[in-house]
Amino acid sequence: MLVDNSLKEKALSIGFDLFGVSKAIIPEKAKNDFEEFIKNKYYGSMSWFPERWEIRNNFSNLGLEPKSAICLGVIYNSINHKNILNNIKISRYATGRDYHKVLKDMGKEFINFLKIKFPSSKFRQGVDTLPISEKVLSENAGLGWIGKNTNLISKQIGSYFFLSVILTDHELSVDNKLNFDCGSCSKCIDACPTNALFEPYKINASLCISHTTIENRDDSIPENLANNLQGWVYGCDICQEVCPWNIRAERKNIFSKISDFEPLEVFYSEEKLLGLTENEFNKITLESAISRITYKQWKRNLSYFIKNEKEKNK
Ligand code: B12
Ligand code: SF4
Ligand code: SF4
Repeated sequence: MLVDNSLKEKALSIGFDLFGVSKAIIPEKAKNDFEEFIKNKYYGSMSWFPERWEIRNNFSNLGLEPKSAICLGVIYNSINHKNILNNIKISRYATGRDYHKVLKDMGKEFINFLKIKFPSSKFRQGVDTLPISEKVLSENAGLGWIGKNTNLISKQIGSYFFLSVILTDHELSVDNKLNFDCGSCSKCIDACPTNALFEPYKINASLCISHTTIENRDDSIPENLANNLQGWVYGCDICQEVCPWNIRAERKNIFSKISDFEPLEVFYSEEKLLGLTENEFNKITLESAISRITYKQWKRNLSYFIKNEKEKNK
């Protein structure tokens, strides 16, 4: 099949940093990994996983018979992140505008272009929202490789990027999978404070700080995790911060071009973050990914931060 470069050119012109196409199928090995994840309840508080993600086995439940997956990546790491000097740590991905909204807007523009090009085809975009593995499809599309920290890493831009997948019933020419892996490196596994990366390429999400601070909605956090939050109150970037591919990308000045991902002013001030009232929290976070947690969760996370800081300074 003839390679059509106009799709990649259009995606890059909209602001996507990575583009690739894979067949809309999931390999057997990935299926086994997913079954293990469900069987061992590694999904923790994300109880929607076993039910909703059942349909992962059957793409036809998604309202179209997808043949191809158009995989797109956008860098979120801002050059200004290094100016956030707080002890309170918030993951890079969440300090700007909500990525679901940003990527959906960009995706809409791309789909409009695709519809003109292929008028009789159907398209369906996901940003987290479709019960598919964006990482596996994007790995197959040559965007990068899934690292031992379970994130998709690109040789060119590291792993601080979001993914969005557009499924289509149009048969497109596919890209080659990258033949690459992490080699002997294990920096992410060594650095993970909660042992969530219990084996290379495998995560027990219920132990991950990202899950603990965002997905866990209980009033309290289990003690073994609460003592190991390392200052994180929303998400966790540790296993990416130590990754040589991200250190390299930052050294090469590779940062987001999307102004929506610039950190909001409030995130530069620890004092402001500690003093946010419920109204202020709701107003500030309305447009950000942080709206995924409630004010109650925010206060809970802050209370562990304050407790751990006191212990540290004893
Ligand atoms: C649930 C989820 C989480 C969970 C679990 C994390 C994980 N590693 O899976 C928690 C809450 C912990 C989490 C944390 C984070 N997440 Co998250 N998360 C997701 C989400 C919604 C689903 C991922 C998932 O299904 N995980 C379960 C594992 C087992 O599945 P998997 O890794 O995708 O795929 C494996 C298997 O499931 C299997 N498989 C895949 N597909 C199928 C299909 C079938 C039929 C079967 C049987 C099997 C199978 O093969 C894979 C290889 O082993 C995706 C979006 C999406 N829809 O893909 C974002 C996503 C993976 N997250 C993302 C991000 C940015 C993060 C954080 C960095 C945020 C932060 N700073 O706090 C951290 C990173 C933590 C880490 N080390 O992974 C990005 C990753 C981008 C990238 N470059 O890789 C994604 C892609 C969101 C996005 N749209 O950009 N996340
Ligand atoms: S995000 Fe943090 S807690 Fe989760 S696996 Fe990475 S280092 Fe471990
Ligand atoms: S830190 Fe090393 S082992 Fe972990 S994902 Fe990066 S390259 Fe792979």
